[in-house]
Amino acid sequence: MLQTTEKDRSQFNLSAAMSNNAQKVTEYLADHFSEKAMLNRASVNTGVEAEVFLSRGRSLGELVESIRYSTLQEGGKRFRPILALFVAEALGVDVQHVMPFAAAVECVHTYSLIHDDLPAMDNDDFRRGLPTNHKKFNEATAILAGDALLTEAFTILSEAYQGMPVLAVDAIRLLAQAAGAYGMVGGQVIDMRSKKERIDIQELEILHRMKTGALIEVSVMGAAMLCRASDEQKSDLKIFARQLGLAFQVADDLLDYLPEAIEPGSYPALLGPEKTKEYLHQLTSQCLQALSSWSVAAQPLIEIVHYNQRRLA
Ligand code: GRG
Repeated sequence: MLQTTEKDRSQFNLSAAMSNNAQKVTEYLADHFSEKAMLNRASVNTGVEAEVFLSRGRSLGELVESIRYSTLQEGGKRFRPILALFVAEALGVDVQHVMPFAAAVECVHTYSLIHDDLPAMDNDDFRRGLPTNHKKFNEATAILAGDALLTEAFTILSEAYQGMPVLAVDAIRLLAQAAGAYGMVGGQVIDMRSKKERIDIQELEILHRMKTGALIEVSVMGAAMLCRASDEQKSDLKIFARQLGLAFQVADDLLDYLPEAIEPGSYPALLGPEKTKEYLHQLTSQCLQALSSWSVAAQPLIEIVHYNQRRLA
């Protein structure tokens, strides 16, 4: 494989590539979660005409609105689905092939943010500059919108890949594992404990590999599986994704760092800000190293690593 050159790098416009792919993901989600499509699905599932849900089932209307509110609002970076699409590009596969997977990951991510903001968890009033889902609607609706988004992710996968059953089952398994007790949910449990009792650096790393890293890792590895990457390609991508998942969280911790109110259970709290920056550099280099022998097609993946580091600038 060819190495990317400085010229390739300077000619590549990451922000255009990211917004182009983010737009494609948003279009897919806007279509999937259009009011009409959602009421039609309710109608097919129940055998009741779609209009009835509008005239008599106002509560369903509220659920539909709540799901649309968090899925389609501006301000989300679409980082995970963009990563999945970049993996397809790096492997020379049409991005549309991984689009349902990318959208399913974003549904799981959106559910996790809705639930994370609830009073029982982080108790946040604002996200992406807007009222959190439970503030805009109510707690019960926010919990149910999150539940619906989590389950919808698996409906999307099973429908989109039903003609390729082995790929479908693998995609469902990988996403379920990343989202569940041994992935994001488990990480959230450790995170909640870290707010009450001190955890050490090893446990912090486990926390972040599970809470934030698992979904980032599966965005890459699920796309690699769907694109039938070779074992060698998967092994490079695995190192890339694992270190990027952690690097994303370390950058996030640095972005949230306030010397007067240091978050317990964060890298700056345990390592101090300077050592945390060094750690981010180290993780960034490991990501870049993992793809150092890939062709120019992997450039978007390389650039997104630099982008993660630049978020601090
Ligand atoms: C409730 C099961 C459950 C899990 C919640 C993702 C998560 C776990 C909590 C979010 C809290 C948080 C700030 C985590 C740090 C890193 C992170 C995941 C940030 C949010 O992701 P972005 O920056 O969000 O990709 P946008 O808004 O761009 O989609």
